[in-house]
Amino acid sequence: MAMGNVGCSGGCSGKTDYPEWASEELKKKTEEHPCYTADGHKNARMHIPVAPKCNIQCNYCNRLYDCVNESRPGVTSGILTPEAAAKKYSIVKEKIENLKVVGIAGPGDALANFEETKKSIELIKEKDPDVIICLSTNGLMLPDYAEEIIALGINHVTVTLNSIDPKIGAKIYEFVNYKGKILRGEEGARVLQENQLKGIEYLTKNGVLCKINIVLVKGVNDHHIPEVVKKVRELGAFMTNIMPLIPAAGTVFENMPLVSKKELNELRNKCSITMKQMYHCQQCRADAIGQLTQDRSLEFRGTGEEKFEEKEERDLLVAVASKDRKLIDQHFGQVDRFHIYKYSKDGIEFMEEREIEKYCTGIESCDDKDSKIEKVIKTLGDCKMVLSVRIGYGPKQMLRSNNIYTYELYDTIEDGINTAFKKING
Ligand code: CLF
Ligand code: SF4
Repeated sequence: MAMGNVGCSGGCSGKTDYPEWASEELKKKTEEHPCYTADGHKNARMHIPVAPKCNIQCNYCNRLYDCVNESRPGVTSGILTPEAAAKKYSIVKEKIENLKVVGIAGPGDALANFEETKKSIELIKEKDPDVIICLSTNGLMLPDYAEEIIALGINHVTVTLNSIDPKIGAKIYEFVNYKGKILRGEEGARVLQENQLKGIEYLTKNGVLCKINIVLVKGVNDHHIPEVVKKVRELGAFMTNIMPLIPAAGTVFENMPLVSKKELNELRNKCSITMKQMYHCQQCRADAIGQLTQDRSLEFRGTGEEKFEEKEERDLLVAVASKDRKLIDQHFGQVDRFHIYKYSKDGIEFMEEREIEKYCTGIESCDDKDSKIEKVIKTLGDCKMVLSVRIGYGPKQMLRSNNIYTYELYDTIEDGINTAFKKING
């Protein structure tokens, strides 16, 4: 049964049919959801930042910050354990009466941290069985977890889907880490896209209202977006949310053109003929709390014992390729010991040396490269960044897929570390 338009003066418009299978209870819940419907705008949502890891690398994402698929670049959220998230929920619920939704939107990907995601939902539902749980994901692991998502009683899932053409997807994703295998180019984009589409179809056939976020990258997927909208409509998605790319410093897309509000809304209007559009997305942070237009997260900061050590600038470890601990003057492949520094708002402090077998010791040992880079990653696993004069494409990608940034420069160590962080932080 098709429902009429959900008249939305606050920013949703277009064709807004509920699917035939939608129960009255689901419709009632959806009318309370601030992102899905106009009536819901008055209500608050709380994001719990329990998902730090990600399994893909979008070319617009600087992983020092929150997932850009639902957040503004340059926003950093602390991480909560599931227990701390549940505790914080009780505190927030007591103070914000109209809190209706708990969302998991990063700071990485909800499904790349499924254990934490699941545990958090279970704990919060024990406290408040009526709360609407809302998940946001890049969709890579949807085929694996869709059943469990349904079993957890989740009715609202957002999937970010930027392309249904691997050629276009290859321009948007640097790599896809699919169950430990790094896939690049069209191969990676194809696996991601297939899993996203399969996952959306499964969810919509099993009682989940799917919202699709699409990041508009001018000159890359702008002309392709109506096709994406059409496809997800066919698969039963409920609405799309076309979001503008905000070019973040330190990313492949840092110099991409901005999209004007006019261009964005023209595209949304065009797509609203196909399906319901969201016009009021705030690109919130992964620990946002409150109504969409009135973030109250600062008020509750610390009440859930957030851990910032991995995400904040302070206490970040940097590995430096240096012969004499004065200059950054070595090629990554020639290093047999890295110098580890702590970068914090109080300054730069030398911590220790870490020995490593040289990554590149000549042609005879080249076959062994994979296991060597793995050793390097193990040794530098807690570092946020590696600084060297040069680094090859392969090791650079491997480090990046393990959330370790690389930066190439020749400079004094102190100036080099400051330059690299300035560049990445924008
Ligand atoms: Fe959060 Fe996202 Fe759920 Fe909303 S946000 S997980 S669907 S409860 Fe909403 Fe924020 Fe836009 Fe997201 S305004 S970024 S669309
Ligand atoms: Fe960043 Fe993309 Fe992962 Fe989100 S899904 S955290 S934008 S890489």
